[in-house]
Amino acid sequence: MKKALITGITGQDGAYLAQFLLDKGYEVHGIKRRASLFNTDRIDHLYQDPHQENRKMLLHYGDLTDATNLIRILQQVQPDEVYNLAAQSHVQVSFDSPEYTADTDALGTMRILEGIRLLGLEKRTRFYQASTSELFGKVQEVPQTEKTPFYPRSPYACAKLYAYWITVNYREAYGIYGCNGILFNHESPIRGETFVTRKITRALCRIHLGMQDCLYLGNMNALRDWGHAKDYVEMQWLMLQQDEPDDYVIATGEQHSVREFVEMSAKELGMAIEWQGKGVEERGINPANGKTIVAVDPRYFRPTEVETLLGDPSKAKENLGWEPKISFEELVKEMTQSDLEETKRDELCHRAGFQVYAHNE
Ligand code: NDP
Ligand code: GDR
Repeated sequence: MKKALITGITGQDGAYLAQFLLDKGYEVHGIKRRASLFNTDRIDHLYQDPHQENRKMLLHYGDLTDATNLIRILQQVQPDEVYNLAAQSHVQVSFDSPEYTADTDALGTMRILEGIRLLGLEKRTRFYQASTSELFGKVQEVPQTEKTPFYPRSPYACAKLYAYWITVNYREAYGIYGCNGILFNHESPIRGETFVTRKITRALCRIHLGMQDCLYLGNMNALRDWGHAKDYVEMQWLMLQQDEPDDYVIATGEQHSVREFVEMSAKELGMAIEWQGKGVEERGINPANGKTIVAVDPRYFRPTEVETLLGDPSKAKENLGWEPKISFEELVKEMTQSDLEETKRDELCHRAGFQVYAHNE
């Protein structure tokens, strides 16, 4: 039985990957951070009681900023595969916390690779690094491939640039089987609530059911290549099953704007939106009552923005036989319907007199 260690197992991709690997018969180990509240919502359905015999899913306390802890876990688990998904993954937050982002996303990656080396696991342990389309930043070529030059535009992307190259370096220097998956944006019903897609689907559902007045967004012209997280974790595994390690762009090859995402989610809810004004004055109006339901708030503008991203996944299709199965339309529909169910539950609680809090970040 193969053993996998997932950092970031409590995140969106970690949850889908853990499920995927358990279904394949792996023993799955995950690193979770200590928090003052339980933080395992996304993997609670996979949780196995620590008193149970022959567990297939085990969690370890840890943090990417703590090398001693990472080395101890690696030594204990002796994994066949490490999936390094842990990161301070929010681009805007990285402008507020640049040092922490670098410590976790850049140095954290090096700490794991160095741990593999120090423990003499170079020949046993294969390593997957969660690289990102943010590396392309101010794009130098359309669409972006594995050969497109990088131009990072945030502390997050700069940290991930180090992580990308340190993975390549440890592959070349020590023969570690290390791969970078250069993943374009991927979403799902369990996407973090402050990323734009989930923020949109949650807010529109709440507006639809009368629980919120307006959705405030930043740059609605931003263009992204959005896929489904479920499709993308399969590729993370596939990359570690090849004869030779390599780096791959994972994308759909299709691009949409933030505004289009709003329109498609609204359509799913049967809500009409009429756009008025330009730039910071732009508004989405409900034509039935003239109320503003979408507005621009400059607080969500980034000091340096990534305006457009479009990936070319040809290499992954050719070498890994990988293709995304879930379309953009299906993704928006699934996210919207899932948040509608959640909002209906909230509304029921609200009507029954319970307090329901919803952050609007
Ligand atoms: P999430 O933000 O949903 O999850 C991040 C995970 O990392 C969480 O489990 C979080 O723990 C954990 N984490 C954060 N900081 C630390 C730390 N210092 N030590 C240990 N664990 C930590 O991200 P996604 O699942 O969306 O993304 C997975 C990876 O892929 C990330 O590295 C991201 O940068 C990268 N990526 C994501 C893309 C996407 O579109 N989703 C695209 C390209 C790359 P906690 O739950 O406690 O916060
Ligand atoms: P991104 O995702 O920065 O691409 O990083 P996000 O969903 O945060 O932003 C996408 C685009 O939407 C614009 N935008 C807003 N974004 C947020 N979060 N909130 C808003 O209100 C808003 N309004 C407009 C942004 O400016 C941006 O252009 C994600 C993360 O998962 C990274 O970890 C990952 O590496 C990349 O995707 C690929």
